[in-house]
Parts: sequence; C-alpha cells; structure tokens
Amino acid sequence: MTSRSVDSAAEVDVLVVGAGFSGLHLLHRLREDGYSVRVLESAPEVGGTWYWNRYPGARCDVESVDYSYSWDDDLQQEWEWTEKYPAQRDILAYLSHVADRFDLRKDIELETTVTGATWDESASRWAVRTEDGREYTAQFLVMAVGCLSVPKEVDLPGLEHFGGQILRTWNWPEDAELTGRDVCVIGTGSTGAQVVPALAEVVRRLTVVQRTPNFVIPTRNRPLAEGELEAVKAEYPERRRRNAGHSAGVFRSDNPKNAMEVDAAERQATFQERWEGGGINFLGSFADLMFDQAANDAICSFVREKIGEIVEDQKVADLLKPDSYPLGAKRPVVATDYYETFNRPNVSLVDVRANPLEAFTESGLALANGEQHDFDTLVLATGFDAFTGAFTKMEIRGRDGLLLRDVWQEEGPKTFLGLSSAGFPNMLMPANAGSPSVLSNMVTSIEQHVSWIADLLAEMRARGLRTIEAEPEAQEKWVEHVEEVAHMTLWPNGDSGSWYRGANIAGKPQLFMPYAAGVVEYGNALERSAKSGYAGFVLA
Ligand code: NA7
Repeated sequence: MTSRSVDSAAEVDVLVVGAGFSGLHLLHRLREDGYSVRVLESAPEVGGTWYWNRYPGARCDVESVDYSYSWDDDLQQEWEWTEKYPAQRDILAYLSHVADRFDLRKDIELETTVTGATWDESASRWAVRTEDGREYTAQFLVMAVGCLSVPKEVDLPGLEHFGGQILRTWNWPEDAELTGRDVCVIGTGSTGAQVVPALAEVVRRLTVVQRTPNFVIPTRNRPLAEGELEAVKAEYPERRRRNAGHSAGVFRSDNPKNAMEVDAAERQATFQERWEGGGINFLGSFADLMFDQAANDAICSFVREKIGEIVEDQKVADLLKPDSYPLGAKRPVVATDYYETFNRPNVSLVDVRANPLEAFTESGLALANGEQHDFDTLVLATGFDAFTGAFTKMEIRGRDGLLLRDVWQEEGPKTFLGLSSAGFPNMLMPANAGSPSVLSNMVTSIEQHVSWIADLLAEMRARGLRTIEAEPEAQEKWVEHVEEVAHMTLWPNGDSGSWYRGANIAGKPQLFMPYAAGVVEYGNALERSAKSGYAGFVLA
C-alpha cells in the first residue's frame, strides 16, 4: 500500500466511484484506517441518488432516524430530523453536512464521470478513466454506484415529435416551474406515485399514464412530535442494534402470526390497524405474506377494497387496482394521497394497458383507439436500469481484457456475495445485486458492507496480499442460492415487470437480483466467509 499522503491524487490505494451513502462512508472509514482514498462523482454535489431524484414529492420510505449513519454517535446526537420520513432535500442536507463535518470533500472530485476501468495484471492495479480524460490508478476499485442510478432507456413511440417540454424525475431541473401547466406523467412506480400528488396541487391539468397499477400504501408522514427525537437519541445504540438484527435492516414490529391461521375478522382488523399506521410496517401485518399465496391474496384484496373506498369514480378505481401479481412482487409503493389525488377535478387517469400508447404527437399523445390527450409538459417517471446499468454503461475490463458488460449482459450480474465478480480482481460492489440491498434499509446494508470491506483490506494488508476475487465455483453457487431463496417466496411471481429481476427492460437477463433472505442471514454468510479465511474468494 502507498502511504496515507499521496504525492499525486492520480495514484491511490482505493478509488471509490460514487459519493452517495456508500461512497461517503467508505471514504471516511478507509481514510481513518490509513489508506489513500479518492472518490469520483459525476454530480456537482454529494448525495448520489438523493442529489439526482429531486422531483416534487421525493421522500424516503424508511424513517429519518433509521435512514442515517450509525457510525458516529456525535453525528446522530447532533442531527435534527424534523419529519417521520425524510424528504429528499433533508437527506441531501444531511449528506452534505456529513461531507463537511468529516472533511470528506478534500478527497472527492465532483463533476467527474468515470467511463471505464482496466485491470493492469502486471501492476495488480486498476487504471480508471474519466470523461474529461483524467486517469487514476488504484489497488482497489469500489463501485459505490447505487442500485437505481442509471435511467432505463426511454422506449416511447415517436417521443421526438412532442413539441412541449420534457422533464425527467431522475434529473429534475432546479428551476422547473409547473404552476398552471397542462402536464402528463408517465409511470406509476414509487416515483410516479410521489410526483403525481405533488404536481396535482399546482398544475392546471394532470394526465396520469398508467400501464401496470401498483399497490400504494399510505405514508402517513408527519412532523416529529415534541420529545420524539430526543427519545430516539437516548436509546440510539439499542435502536441501531435492533435494526441490524432485523432481516429488513430496520426494526419492524412484525406480527408473528400467519394470515390464514387467524379468522377473517382478526385478519381484517390487523390489516386495518397497520394501514392506518402507514408505511412499510403494513407488510409486517402477518408473517407469511410473502410465502403463502392465500395470505398474499388476502392483503391484495384488502388494498383493492381501500382503493374502491377512496376513489369516488369506480371505473377509475377499478383501473387502479392491481390484479396480476402478488403485493411485494413489484416494489411496494409508499406515497401520500396517491389514490385521493384521482378525486381531484384536474386529474385524469389514462390506462395504456388496455389501450396502448400509439405515438406522441406535437401536442400530446395518441392511443391505439384514436383517443388524443394534449398537454404542454411531459414528466417521465419511467424507472431505472436497476442494479446493472451503472456497471454496463462503463467499459470495465478485468483479467485478459474480459469486458464486464459482455458477461453481465449475457448472464446477469454474477457475483459471490454480491461483492466481487470472477475475472475482476479487487473490484468491490457494496449493497448491490446479490446482497439484500433494495430489500433492506439501504443504510444498514451499506454499513454492513463498509465494515466488512474495511476488515478485508486490513487482513490483506496484514498478510501482504495483493488481490481478492470471487472464486468462479463459489460465484455460481451464490447466484443459484440467491435465485433459490427468491423462489421460496412470492417475490418473483406474477406478471409484474419488476426491476427486481430485470423484467422492466426488454432483453435484459432475468434473474432475481437482490438477496431475499435479508440482512441477518446475509451477515452470517459474510461472517462465515471472513472467519474461514475468506472462503469463496481467491486471495493472492
Ligand atoms: P419503476 O418502479 O420501475 O416504475 C416505472 C414506471 O414507469 C412503471 O409504472 C412503468 O410501468 C412505467 N413505464 C416505464 N416504461 C413505460 C412505457 N414505455 N410505457 C408506459 N409506462 C412505462 O421506477 P420508479 O422510478 O418509480 O421507482 C424505482 C425505485 O426508485 C423505487 O422503487 C425506489 O426504490 C426508488 P410498468 O410497470 O413497466 O408497466
């Protein structure tokens, strides 16, 4: 390893791509451990996904006090969250504060887009290239690029004919002004369900284009009550321990009972209580919701009834009711006043499943049955090339010129423990495909990985080892295991088109990418490998 102070920033021990939750934590931890670290970030500010996704209504569905770092007690005691669920601007302010407070900015290069990286066998180092022609070399390349950072290619027929303005939720302009406009939103996933109610309040007319309806759970966000934050702070270490001890990486008071073992009245009362409580806790109504089709059918029926009660026009309500997949198979959406928004006189729903979108015109869009909808602003909330997009976009060449894009586009993201891919030594991938990632509180999963990576690097330094890489056989077994575990649940079922398994993008290899066994089981697998001398990896 080179010494902590490097002569040239172009040569470092660890190069981290991305300055979101993972990148900032990695920089802090590895720098403390004595490595030279450089973080390259394409945005003009830190924050990762929370910098880019600044559309109206953007909010996290994990509680503020849990969607934050646990590794510095002063930080968690000082920071003042104001609402139960954090808005995008609050998370961004928090991450910006972390960057300042721990003096991280001096090792972060903003507005620096990595375009490729090549493994140099003779030097056992990565050579990393940026869009503006800079080059770096590093012993370790850590891809802290996020699971949802590259938008899906927009596949809308004739979009080039549309004459109005087009806004993208994943790169929302700071100065977007939509008051009094006629707006159309395409996409009703987590993003669409958040942006729709926020826009409905300011625009003149809002047309919502829906292809597949989603199950939308009410957030029930609220300001934190007096004393609430102080109470959390008083028991923070215990709270963080409980979070790390729950499969979702955030403590939920899950009901241990199975839905079909209680009578209909108890089932209804339980769903009702959790629906009123709001948020992702609704999924903890019963233990078997993701395992037993009948239990899942029961919670689906409950939500469909709610949609029917909330939405006044029953034709619209029926269109909003999902019926082709289990609740959870497509990422459950948590949003505020989503269904209520369809009662507003300025909002209309256009179903493009029964009546497909034929083409965009100068003034709007035309449907297959000849219907025309006019608007002056189009908002795209069409989703992401999840998990793999950030990797396949770059030219990453491992041993013998092996191109990661070729391997992953053919076979999907094959890794051991989600951390390393055979043929790409010293490239580590925190909280992405092959680990619990999006099925957990991302911050808990990131902390789990950062501490494991820090231990790994310390061990390699102590033993004078230069490289680590997934063993091909262990990798094959891990990918099979991830798939097998997913198939023990209802997650991969139904006609959901879910990005969990690459099904939102035509031609993308379909395999279930996050590890469904959860943070605790996964942590055990990490520990087993580390304790047995990093079994499943080749160290040299
Ligand atoms: P999602 O969940 O992938 O949602 C994208 C939405 O866009 C979804 O409703 C899609 O319908 C719709 N879409 C995409 N392409 C089209 C076309 N061509 N025509 C009509 N509708 C289309 O992305 P989000 O950004 O909402 O959420 C991603 C995650 O980010 C979220 O879960 C959080 O974790 C953060 P479809 O379902 O494919 O029929």
